[in-house]
Amino acid sequence: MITFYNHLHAQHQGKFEMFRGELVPCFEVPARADHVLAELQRRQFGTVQQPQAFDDAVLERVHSPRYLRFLATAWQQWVALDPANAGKDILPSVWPTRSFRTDIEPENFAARMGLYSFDAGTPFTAGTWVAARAGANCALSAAQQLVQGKRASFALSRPPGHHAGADFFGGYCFLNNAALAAQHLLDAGKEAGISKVAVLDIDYHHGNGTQAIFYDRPDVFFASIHGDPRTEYPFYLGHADECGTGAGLGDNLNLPLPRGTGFAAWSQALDTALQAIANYGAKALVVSMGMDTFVGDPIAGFTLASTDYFSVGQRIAAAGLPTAFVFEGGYAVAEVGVNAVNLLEGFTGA
Ligand code: SP5
Ligand code: ZN
Repeated sequence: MITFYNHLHAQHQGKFEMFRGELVPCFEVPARADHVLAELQRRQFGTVQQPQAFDDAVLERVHSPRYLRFLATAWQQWVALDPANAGKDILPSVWPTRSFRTDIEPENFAARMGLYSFDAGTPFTAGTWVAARAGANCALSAAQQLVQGKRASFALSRPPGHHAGADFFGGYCFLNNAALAAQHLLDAGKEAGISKVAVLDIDYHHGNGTQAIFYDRPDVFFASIHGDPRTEYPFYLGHADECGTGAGLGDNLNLPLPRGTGFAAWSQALDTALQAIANYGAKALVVSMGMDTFVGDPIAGFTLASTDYFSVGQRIAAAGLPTAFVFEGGYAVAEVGVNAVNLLEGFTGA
């Protein structure tokens, strides 16, 4: 299996996120990807390559042009406000909630920052755009492998992507890498017979961005296993009664589980999701591979053990679909490499 990795991920290095009234050090750190890379190399798991470059037009298949323009220029606008800003990350502080207008893009920078975000836990830094753009190339390259007939691929990208919607960032995510991969499979895989794609999201947190992007679409099935949004981030989406809408009705499956859920119940939900994906008739699979289901994760609440991830990989492999793995969350930094490679090894049967 080829892994796509780009060192530019490290350019995204947030300092602090808002938590219970104070700024705490970011959980989503460059070392996460470094540990996965080191473990891939230690176990000689496949090959690691630089991603191909993809045109910006590909991003517009998932994200709105004004959102992409904002991301690409936010840092220079921030520093233009005050040269001293170059030493500080950007965090939003005002949001257009119900009854406000979102069609008019404000001139004020803070107002635009809020228009395009949904939490105060996702700092935008000097290198965020460069890192996110390179990460999207990793996910698109992983999808391209499947278009070319490969069985599997891995996008070792950060920042993660599944909380990012068509025109908003949050949850440490800016570009929705999994959604870009799924869309590229459809756009480039037509001749290869890839007419329907499934996204399986196994991150602890509901993939609200991916769900929203494909909610009314019949060509992408979204299935997610996650902490119950009644108590768990991102709170405002991910309930079991969200089944899709319009032409996409029936093509969204949420399997929320209570905080504290262990592998026995979690793996049953995985089998349910994989059965639904089989029933849907997906021709290819994108896995939003969050590793924050691990018992030792500092911000999540499931209790999977490191060895459980072999079985997770085996079960996904048994679906028999061309599969692109896209790295998402997972904040037990010292263990994230072993856990991620266990899953990939379980898939390949190594
Ligand atoms: C991709 C991904 O996994 N995003 C998750 C974003 C979660 N952000 C909210 C984190 C809340 C932090 N809670 C800290 C608990 C410290 N004991
Ligand atoms: Zn997560």
